[in-house]
Amino acid sequence: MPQANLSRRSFLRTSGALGALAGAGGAVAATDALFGSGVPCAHAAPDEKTVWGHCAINCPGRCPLRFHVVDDEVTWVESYATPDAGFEDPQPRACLRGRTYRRWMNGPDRVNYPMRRVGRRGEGRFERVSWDEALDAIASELRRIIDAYGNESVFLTYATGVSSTTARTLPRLMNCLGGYLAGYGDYSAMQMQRILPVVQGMTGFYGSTLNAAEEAELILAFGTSPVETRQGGAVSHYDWVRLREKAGARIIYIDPRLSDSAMGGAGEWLPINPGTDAALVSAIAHELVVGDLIDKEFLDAYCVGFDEDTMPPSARGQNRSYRDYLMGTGYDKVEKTPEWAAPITGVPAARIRELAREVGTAKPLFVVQGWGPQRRSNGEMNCWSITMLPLLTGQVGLPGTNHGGREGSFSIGLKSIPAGQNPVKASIPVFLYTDAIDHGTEMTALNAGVQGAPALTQNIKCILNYAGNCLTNQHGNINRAHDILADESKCELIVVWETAMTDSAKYADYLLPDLFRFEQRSLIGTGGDVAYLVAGEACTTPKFERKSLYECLTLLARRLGVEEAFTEGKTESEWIEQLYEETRAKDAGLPTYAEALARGVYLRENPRGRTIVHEAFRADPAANPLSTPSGKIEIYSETLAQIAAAWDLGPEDVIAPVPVYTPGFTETDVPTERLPLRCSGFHYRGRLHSSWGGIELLRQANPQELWINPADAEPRGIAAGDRVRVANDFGATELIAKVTPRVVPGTVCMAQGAWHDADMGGDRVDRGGCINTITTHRPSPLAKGNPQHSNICEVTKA
Ligand SMILES: Nc1nc2c(c(=O)[nH]1)N[C@H]1C(S)=C(S)[C@@H](COP(=O)(O)OP(=O)(O)OC[C@H]3O[C@@H](n4cnc5c(=O)[nH]c(N)nc54)[C@H](O)[C@@H]3O)O[C@H]1N2
Ligand SMILES: Nc1nc2c(c(=O)[nH]1)N[C@H]1C(S)=C(S)[C@@H](COP(=O)(O)OP(=O)(O)OC[C@H]3O[C@@H](n4cnc5c(=O)[nH]c(N)nc54)[C@H](O)[C@@H]3O)O[C@H]1N2
Ligand code: SF4
Ligand SMILES: [Mo]
Repeated sequence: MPQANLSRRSFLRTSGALGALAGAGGAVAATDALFGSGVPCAHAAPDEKTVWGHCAINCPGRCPLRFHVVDDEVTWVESYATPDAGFEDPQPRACLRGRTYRRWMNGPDRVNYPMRRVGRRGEGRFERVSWDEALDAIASELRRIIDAYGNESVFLTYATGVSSTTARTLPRLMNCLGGYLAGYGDYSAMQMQRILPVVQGMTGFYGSTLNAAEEAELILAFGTSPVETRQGGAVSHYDWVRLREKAGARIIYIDPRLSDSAMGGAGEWLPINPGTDAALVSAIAHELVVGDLIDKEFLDAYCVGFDEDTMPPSARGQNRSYRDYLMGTGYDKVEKTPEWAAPITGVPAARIRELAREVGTAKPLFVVQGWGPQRRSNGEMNCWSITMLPLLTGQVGLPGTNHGGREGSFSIGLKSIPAGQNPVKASIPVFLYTDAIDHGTEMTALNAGVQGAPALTQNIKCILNYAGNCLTNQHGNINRAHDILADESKCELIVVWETAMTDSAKYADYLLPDLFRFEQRSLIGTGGDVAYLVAGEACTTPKFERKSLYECLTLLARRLGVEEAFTEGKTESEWIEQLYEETRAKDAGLPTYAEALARGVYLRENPRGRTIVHEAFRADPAANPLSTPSGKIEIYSETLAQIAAAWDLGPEDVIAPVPVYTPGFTETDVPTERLPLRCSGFHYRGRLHSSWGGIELLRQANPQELWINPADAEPRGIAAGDRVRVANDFGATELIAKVTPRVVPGTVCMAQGAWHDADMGGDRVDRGGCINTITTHRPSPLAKGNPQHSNICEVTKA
């Protein structure tokens, strides 16, 4: 096939790509390049048309998808592909999930008609109704609830199934109607998001781009698996693979399990007990101090609170510094020796000493973490601690370094549809919505992290859930969530917009059939070291009675008398064009809207090459102070000390002013005789959370398994492939055992997101291997975030 031999380089030349191409001896550096329909398709049959769309799921990939369509039906799905790049090509290609969309689009779980619940909430019995019937009823119920309880009683759940420039239309509609109770934060990185800006300033949440690590001598990767969680696209999976190929650095993966990222590449697995990174770091830090391997000059000039020399006046002379914590003269009067940390972490003391020597001498040192270490009951302290290693060694703001948090990325800042002003000032940590249904009026700023108001004045009475499975499947403690949601006297109206009959959808009073974003015009941008955007068209006309969210909300707005305010007279396509043009007005390098639509995919290299976090601060701290109270990096935080003193905290709700090791909650993190194992979750390559969880082909390729070490399996009589039951005080779930040394003894691992499958009117035992049957709803102390990787359990043969 002649097209297959067309190199991307020649395509760029012949297709008149935007931007400069500087070529020398075959090495081509493109800063801008347009792809898309201009790329001839090697496989298209004569009667096919091909249409670009994008995956809209909450995966950083947001990959281009190319739909092959015959007679208004999708025949197959492929992705971006250049056969012979001829230079380093970021390849924003869809993973196998994206390529199986056809099975979801046309599958038996797809929601095709508006439906009204006829059974009990959660039972999943519905009757088909017309759009008019559904929207009339929703409009009148919503009006009744707002009139009776106020706008603060309407909550929009955390829901991540759709990303696009026009995804956030539901908040816009609610703001036209007087507002809603917002949830702040997310389920992804709440603990890190809350604490890092406090101690490192707002620039501190995302760190250096991964290409910065190419210059490092040692890379420490705590709780991250880019090969699994950054799949497809030109995002950090690609960056990570390239880094592994290029970097001369050693990479050490610190994780309770030997992840796919640590497998098969140049890297070393340092097994650790989950939730104990802070203990490991404390002991390494102790050895750095003892071995005189710390960069005291850096600590004095750029940080507050390492030792007495830089303590803020309020805490001076009280043995409250980090050094005091380490040496046993402070916080808990325990010296953080390797011998102290070894039984906690499972890492031998000798290995900790060796690691300290490596950390103290490697320059540059690149420390990065995923969000695994922070999605825990001690998540804030655990993830903050990890950032101590680059600070103690002065490895921040320089080439080849990071600040110890998650890597950064480069993207084209596309504008989103404006949500408008929310007249309701109160907001809650997004994970606490079941509490706010059950006892919202007892929730305050001091006991539940309510923001914008001292307390809630109303319980949640209405839930609008667009593209999310967080009512049950993805929320903590499903059995408890069920009891709260099933009680119709508490939450009086639940509306769900879905493309699949999920566990959460079964709780809907009205279930509305949505179009995928590739079944309508849609625009999205993402990136890693390279940024790209995808402009997609509808691959087919809408099938059955599916409607786009925008059309549905326009009809609802009409019934509620706010259509003009909601639409401003514009169709969704007109909004997309306006948002694009507004973006382009500030970024002249972008192609015209017509070009973007015609071509589908647009890529841009980071003009800065790489981003190094805190670079300006390091170069000139006086001219570029951080947005912390001191303007410096805070190792002792007065803000945290004040919060800890003012808030109503439980006994294990540790918010310390220095990053300390704390075991977490007794009920989720401290194994007992009855519940002797930890169960740590992770994000699975076979699904995106629960998305694709119903696709049989993917389930076969990616079975839902419980990883269990032979040392734990044997005494329980468990062999590989046995069906096992994982149970604790919150519930029980069943799945297949994977007996493997890839997980530390004493801990089992379970991928999150499998479809919950229990008889909620009967024994409530989940047969789907859904980890949230055994998770808690109790939030972490500071962020009030989801500690869903923190669990204790017992495992038996089912
Ligand atoms: N394939 C796939 N990709 C995804 C997703 C998905 O569901 N599937 N979800 C997407 C979303 S929304 C998000 S937020 C991200 C999530 O990205 P992350 O939060 O980074 O992913 P996790 O798998 O939860 O955790 C990363 C690693 O941390 C390990 N870990 C767990 N607890 C600890 C601990 O206490 N200490 C240490 N050192 N390691 C620990 C886990 O074993 C895992 O290997 O992924 C995104 N990408
Ligand atoms: N135990 C445990 N629980 C977790 C996590 C964990 O690590 N452990 N991770 C948490 C994290 S980080 C996150 S981000 C959340 C994610 O939780 P959710 O946001 O609930 O993510 P998904 O399960 O992917 O659900 C997305 C839903 O959107 C639907 N959908 C997909 N495309 C469309 C569309 O075009 N239109 C509509 N209307 N619907 C669509 C899918 O069918 C799916 O039901 O889960 C959290 N839950
Ligand atoms: S799930 Fe992620 S990697 Fe796969 S196609 Fe969608 S955006 Fe790309
Ligand atoms: Mo997430």
